[in-house]
Amino acid sequence: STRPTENGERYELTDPTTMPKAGGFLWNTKMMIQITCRGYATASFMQPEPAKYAYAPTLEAKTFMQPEQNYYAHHPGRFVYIKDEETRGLFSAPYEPVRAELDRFEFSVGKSDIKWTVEKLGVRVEMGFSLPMHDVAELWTIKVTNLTDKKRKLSVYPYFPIGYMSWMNQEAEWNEKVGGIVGSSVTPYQKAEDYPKMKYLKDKTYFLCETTPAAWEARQKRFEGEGGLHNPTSLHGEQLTKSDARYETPTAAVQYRVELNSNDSEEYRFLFGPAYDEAEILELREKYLSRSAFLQARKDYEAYILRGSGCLKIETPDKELDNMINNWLPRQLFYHGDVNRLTTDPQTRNYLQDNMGMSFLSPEVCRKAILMSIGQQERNGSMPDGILLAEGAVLKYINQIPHTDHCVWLPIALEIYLNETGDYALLDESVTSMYGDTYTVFERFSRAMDWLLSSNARDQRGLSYIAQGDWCDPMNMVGPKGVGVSGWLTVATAYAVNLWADICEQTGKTIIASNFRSGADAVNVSANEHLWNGDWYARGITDDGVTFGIKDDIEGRIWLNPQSWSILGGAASSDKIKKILPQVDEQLDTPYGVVMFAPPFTKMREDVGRVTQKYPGQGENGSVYNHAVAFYAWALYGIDEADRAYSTLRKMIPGPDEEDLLRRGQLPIFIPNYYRGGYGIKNLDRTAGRSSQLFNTGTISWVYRCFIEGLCGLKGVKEGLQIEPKMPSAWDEMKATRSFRGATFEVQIKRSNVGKVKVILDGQTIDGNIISNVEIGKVYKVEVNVPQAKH
Ligand code: CEZ
Repeated sequence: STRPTENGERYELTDPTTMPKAGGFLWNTKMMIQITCRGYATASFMQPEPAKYAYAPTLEAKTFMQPEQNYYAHHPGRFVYIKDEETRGLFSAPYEPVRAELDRFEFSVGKSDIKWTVEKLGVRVEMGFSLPMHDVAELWTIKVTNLTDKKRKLSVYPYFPIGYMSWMNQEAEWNEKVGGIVGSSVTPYQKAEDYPKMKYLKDKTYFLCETTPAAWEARQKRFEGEGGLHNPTSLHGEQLTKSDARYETPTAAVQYRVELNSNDSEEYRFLFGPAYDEAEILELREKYLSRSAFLQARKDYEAYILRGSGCLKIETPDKELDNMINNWLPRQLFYHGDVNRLTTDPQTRNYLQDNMGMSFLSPEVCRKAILMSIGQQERNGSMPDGILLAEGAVLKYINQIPHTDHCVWLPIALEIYLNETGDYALLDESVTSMYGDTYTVFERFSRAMDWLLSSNARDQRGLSYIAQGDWCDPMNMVGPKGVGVSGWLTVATAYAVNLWADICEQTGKTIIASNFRSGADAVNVSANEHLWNGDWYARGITDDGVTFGIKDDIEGRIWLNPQSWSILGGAASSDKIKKILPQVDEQLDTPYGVVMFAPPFTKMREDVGRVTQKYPGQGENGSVYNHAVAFYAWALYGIDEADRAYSTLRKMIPGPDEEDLLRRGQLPIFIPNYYRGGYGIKNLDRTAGRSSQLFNTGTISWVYRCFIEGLCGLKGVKEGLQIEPKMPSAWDEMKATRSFRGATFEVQIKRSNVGKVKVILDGQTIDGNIISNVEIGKVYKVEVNVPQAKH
């Protein structure tokens, strides 16, 4: 019931019940909307903090999106009821709220629009929407067609619930001047000092109609009556009652009465979104609410989304993989890098990782993010928990909890940026921080690495303190006393410092490089002395000196991150790696991916923290947490484990077989932050593999990198493009087109009887495997021979 269409440009789902939470998302520079195949929607916009314009029917705590978000009949959504005036037959599109069995259902997710085709009672409803580039407005089209050979009398009722806007002040009415329903409210607040900010919030929600309807309801209760959403009482009458809402829950429902001859259609356009006042609403109407303005906005928005087309197109034996890499992954990456998950204070680690991936799309974005980050470096060289992006932004929520890993992400992001651009000049730039001190980029990075190696960050044993969390946010009770250490951060420190040493080396600073290298070596020695547990590395040592993530643990026995990063950072010798990999295969690998640790915790472990209280197999508590899985995949490419790397990455993509898709419950158009763990565990097995549906995740930059630099082996180095493909052993050939430093590389990769990779450029075998002196605008035709697979 799912399939790619239009060459993978779109993805379709043909029934609304088998994967009820499956949906798609659109965003622009100010907003995002996630919408399910059944029509439920979660939208947020920035002003500058995230806010809503369509609300739950009751007081809703502030959330952005939730994992496995639940939907209820009154959940915000975008719907249209169709009534046959002669037979009184009723259905709704896309599916909710009536849930009538449909004759045809097609939910089609595109990169810059989402649409449905629904048929019932001889009527076709086509509905769909797109966004403008910079305004908070949904541009909806609803088209109704008579499929029968007789004349039909229909009522068409678009229904865009507004919901419970505020307990302080809310109302809604038809506004003649703007030509639509307008809900008005006052966002609740309590502190007088907040008033100056609250005053300018966009507290109105508009639903504008290009064509004036015959009637409307602006009061939710009146719309539903006693019939409820499945069969609203107001639809029984000939005409809606033109109601208003006065401190009553607002809604937006309108009615068109239409007579359609056989095969005739009628098309309507609407705008839905938030605004500050009537003047702004009128402006939006003027700007967007016409056929031609819709087309123009659509074109502009498509052009915007195209900026996220990516730098890689592949043709491999795995068509579903090709579709994900060529069409969808760079789009998701662009979302992260362009709007920073629509927060004003992204976690430092998220900000750096989301932006490092932008090196593959628009490297200047990553450059700016690196400069922005180190412009907020603390005086002692450490990095803050979040990066402030907007004027007046403050560190909120999780950013008020001390995490110790933020410096680690600096050289990781920088390495990717330098690989892509060769822009080593960045290191000489001077940056004055928000605290007024001035250092070059090079110095700031050195100071960050010095901090990681210093006694501020490490105990006498040389292990890294965890405070109230590291990469694993909710691991908040390992080290609150300032004693507990993180096994992962220890080996990750070695990785970061080694990466930085490599960069120092590249710029000729060999003494500094070797000093950092010795620092990293010392960290690795400590890790091996205190954290190696016979067959794998422990996750940490608590405030009370208890080592965890070890054989004796019944829950949380083995964690993925310390294994991946000890491989990356050099702590793990090849002997140790030989022990680790089979343990990961055996204890962590599942058909839906590699879980972050196992077994999941079933009760609170007070010396580990909140992570153990999450539902077993959900979130960080032992799910297939794709971000952690991506680290592992990257580590595997580094040690030439092409088969394990491919299978690890492949499981991040739902499908292709039906059974897998149904289990995940998600379309293969994005990689979610997790799939549930618990595979093979009593009571958890049934839900194993289920997608969180959350498209916010640090996974994407890493996965994109894994495919570019790992699988295709098309990695930037200082001199040019290095070629070292790592195809899974089952493949004999593949093609890749890669843009790099302004040139295009058309690469054909084939197995052949060679001892090592052989690169043939324009018919000539080159020395080694680096194509140097890359010329802007040039198309390089490259044949690559790789050794036969060792089976
Ligand atoms: O948030 C992510 C963080 O944004 O969790 C990752 C972490 O590295 C990212 O920086 C792993 O812990 O309970 C919590 O607070 C969770 O930690 C979540 O907020 C988690 C969610 O998956 C966000 O989508």
